[in-house]
Amino acid sequence: MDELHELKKAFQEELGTVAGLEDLQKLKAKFSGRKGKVSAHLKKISALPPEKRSQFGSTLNEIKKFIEKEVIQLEASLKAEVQQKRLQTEFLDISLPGRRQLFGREHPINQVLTEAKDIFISMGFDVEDGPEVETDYYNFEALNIPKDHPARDMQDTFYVSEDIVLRTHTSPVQIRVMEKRTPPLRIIAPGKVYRCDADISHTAMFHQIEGLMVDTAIAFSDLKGVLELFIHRLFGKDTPVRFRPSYFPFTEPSAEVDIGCIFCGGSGCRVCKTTGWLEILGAGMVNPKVFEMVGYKIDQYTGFAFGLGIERIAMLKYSIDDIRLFYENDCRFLSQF
Ligand code: 2NM
Repeated sequence: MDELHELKKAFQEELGTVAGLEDLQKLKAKFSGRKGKVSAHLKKISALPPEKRSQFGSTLNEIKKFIEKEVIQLEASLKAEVQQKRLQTEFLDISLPGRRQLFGREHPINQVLTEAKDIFISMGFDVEDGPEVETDYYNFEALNIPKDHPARDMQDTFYVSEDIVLRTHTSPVQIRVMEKRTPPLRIIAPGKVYRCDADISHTAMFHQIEGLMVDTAIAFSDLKGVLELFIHRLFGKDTPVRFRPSYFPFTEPSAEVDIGCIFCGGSGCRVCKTTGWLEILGAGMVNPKVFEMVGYKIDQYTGFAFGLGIERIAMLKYSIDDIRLFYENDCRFLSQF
């Protein structure tokens, strides 16, 4: 019986030193295995005097059950510990649904820019570009905008230095092309322009397309034909168009071009300020002073030019009431186009 007591004590002591599942397996084999200590004691029963066998046998059996119960309990708690560690270190849950891949797309301004460009390209216009940082000469002087003209106001123009500016329109591109080439000329100049202005309909940077056609007998009727066709392609062929007299230093005569309000159909609303018309373009016959500046003979050539703001067209096309939405990079907005 002392031996059995020792057996139980030895098991309890060794159980206290078990550090992991491997130790536990060894302990289990050592005590409960086929060649373990419990089995060894079981074999001794037949050598005992008959009257001692029963008590020895039942005590040994209790110890055997005790060992098995302790092993199972410790095994469960060690396994739980291992599982807990895995949950903490392997935080990848492969049962979670996948994250949807977001796809990029063309910015709405670039979409409208491309659409407008393609219409002019289909009419035979070449696409030209030039610097966004310009000289005072190309941005103003060559366009018949003298030093004291209000368009040069410090409030509108970003000055880099006394005679270097961020271009306020893409017209300087057309001047540079005219200096290099002789008519016939049929070009558009799309790109970024800069004006010191910021509210719900103005951003300091915006996009323009300007166009220019020069040849020996270009008339105002050619201007009307090209712009009407452009508008009908962009807004639909039933869109009403009207030309209103206006003034630009670089064109004479000049006009502003309106389309029938696409929101109220011309009956008058908040967007068209009850006029039934929306202004979308500026245009005119190139001022002879501009031709003189680039060395074109004014008795030989005539031409028309026009300019439009892409943001304004995109705002009308998609019913957007705040221009700043284009530049906040909010995917909830941008993914709608
Ligand atoms: C506009 C309106 C009218 C224009 C004129 C020229 C150039 F270079 F030929 F003189 N380029 N763009 C022009 C004419 C631009 O924007 C509202």
